[in-house]
Amino acid sequence: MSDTTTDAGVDALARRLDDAQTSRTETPSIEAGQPLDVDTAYRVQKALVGLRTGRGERVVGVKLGFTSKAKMAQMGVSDVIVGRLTDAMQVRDGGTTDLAGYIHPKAEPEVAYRLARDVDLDDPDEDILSAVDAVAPAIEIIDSRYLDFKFTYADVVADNTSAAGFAVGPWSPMRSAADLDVRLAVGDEENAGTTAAILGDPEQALHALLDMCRRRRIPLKAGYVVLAGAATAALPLGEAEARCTVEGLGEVSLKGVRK
Ligand code: 0L1
Ligand code: MG
Repeated sequence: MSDTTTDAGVDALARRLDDAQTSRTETPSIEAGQPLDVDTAYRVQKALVGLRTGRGERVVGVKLGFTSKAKMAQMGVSDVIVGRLTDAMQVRDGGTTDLAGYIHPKAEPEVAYRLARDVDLDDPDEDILSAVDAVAPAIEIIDSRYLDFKFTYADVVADNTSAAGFAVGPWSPMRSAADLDVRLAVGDEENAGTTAAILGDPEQALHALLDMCRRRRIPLKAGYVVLAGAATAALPLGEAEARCTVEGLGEVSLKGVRK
């Protein structure tokens, strides 16, 4: 058990999650063994991402999770979660990703936004929509470091919201992505939905992001990719192509391979 009242205890949990990721070995839920409050979980997440940047990775974006009513109800929560994306997680549109780098990856169909300028977290009048210059279809690869994808809200925050990979399709100038049909196909499996599953409208996700980033002091910088949340349930990613199509925005794909 780690003493999370100290930085050393927070660092120990970050190392445990980092080891799970780098060795591709699941770890039990932290909260199954000790209490973990959400404030501490965000400190663990920051330390965990710090281990990645310490190895040379760069933070290139942020992501939201729990943006659908179904997922919130399943977790018994009413708040979204925010995680960080690094350059090492990015997969080229149409490119491949080595499945050996994951534990039990799943693909989610998402809408991505691009920030054209820094967002001022301390300006009460900040308008995050005016900071966004482009929108695109995206695939997120989630890969919980926890055993069997079983975790509590605080657990998944600590685990950088299961962030593991992402691909972004062609950028279009910023416009509404409300009520667009979305399809995710992975091999023979397919899920269909609409962008309304993302907090009613993915633009609401941007407002929720600003609110969370203010509370958690997570910077929002020029050039960042923002993944707004999943439009359908995730599908397991195996040795197959994953393709996400968002009506009017186009499509994005990646392929899971064993090298
Ligand atoms: O929507 C998401 O990006 C999922 C966040 C984490 C929950 C999960 O791993 O299923
Ligand atoms: Mg997601």
